[in-house]
Amino acid sequence: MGKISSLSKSIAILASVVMLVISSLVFSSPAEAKNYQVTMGAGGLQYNPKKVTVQPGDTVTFKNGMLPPHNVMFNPGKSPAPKISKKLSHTKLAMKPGESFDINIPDDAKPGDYEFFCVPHRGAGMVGHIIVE
Ligand SMILES: [Cu+2]
Repeated sequence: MGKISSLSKSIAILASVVMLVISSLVFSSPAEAKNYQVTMGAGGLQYNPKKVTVQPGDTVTFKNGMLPPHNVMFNPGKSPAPKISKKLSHTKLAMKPGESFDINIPDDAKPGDYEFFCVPHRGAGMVGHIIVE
């Protein structure tokens, strides 16, 4: 074993490590999941924005703004998939200022307009929409 062959061996190992890193960077992120933010209570008893357009796999973070408590209840009657509406709902009230929770859009979410509302403030018109594409 001369110096040259051990050098070429370590170059070969280095090259394969580099290739592995590059291929993991290229292939690990197909259709990157996005995160959207909705403020609960902004300029009154409303969601801001009132409408979010997402893809399956995305996440929507709902954060308390003004006038808590708030929550997110999906209306199965105004949904392309009532079962998914039920699953998406976050009925626990966010009480504290700045408190937040995430709602994950499942990979099998049927495309369409999912309407939701805030249980304490539905009568005040606190209604929003997630549009799944
Ligand atoms: Cu509310």
